[in-house]
Amino acid sequence: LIIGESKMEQTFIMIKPDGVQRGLIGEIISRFEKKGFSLKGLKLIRVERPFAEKHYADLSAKPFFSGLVDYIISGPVVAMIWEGKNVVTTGRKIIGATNPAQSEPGTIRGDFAIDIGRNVIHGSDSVESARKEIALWFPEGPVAWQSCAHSWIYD
Ligand code: FUP
Repeated sequence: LIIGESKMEQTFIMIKPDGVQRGLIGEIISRFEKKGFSLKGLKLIRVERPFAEKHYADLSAKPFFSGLVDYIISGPVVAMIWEGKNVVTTGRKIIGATNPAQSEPGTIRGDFAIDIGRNVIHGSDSVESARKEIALWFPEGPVAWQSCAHSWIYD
């Protein structure tokens, strides 16, 4: 699907265990929905260590890696696929900077997080990592549906 000059993108968004435990699922989904993005996959899932290590494989050499993995496997997470024009970049803007000390108010991390190690949400950082992360978390693929709101969202 081509909208204007840009191709539709998909991104992988995960509400981390702190976001789930703190009751932020509805608030977070609401922000992506109200922006106009379409939900193409959604599950509440608790993952095991090897799976979390695979998701964060690029960070395996970092000193915070094992603590990060402990955190991600500490409770259920909400795994989602969101679709829309520029959703990878815009999704990262909605989420805010990785370190909540630098996240602007109005972003999810700016509004709901304080520490980098409990930053509530993950979003793919590129179209390429989105593709990999969606393949890892949704081997069954996205749910196929066409939002009927498209003519109100895209020109
Ligand atoms: P992001 O792309 O925003 O998820 O950020 P990174 O891939 O750089 O980091 C992944 C996760 O590692 C962050 F969400 C939080 C955690 N992290 C730390 O706990 N400490 C750090 O110094 C950096 C990242």
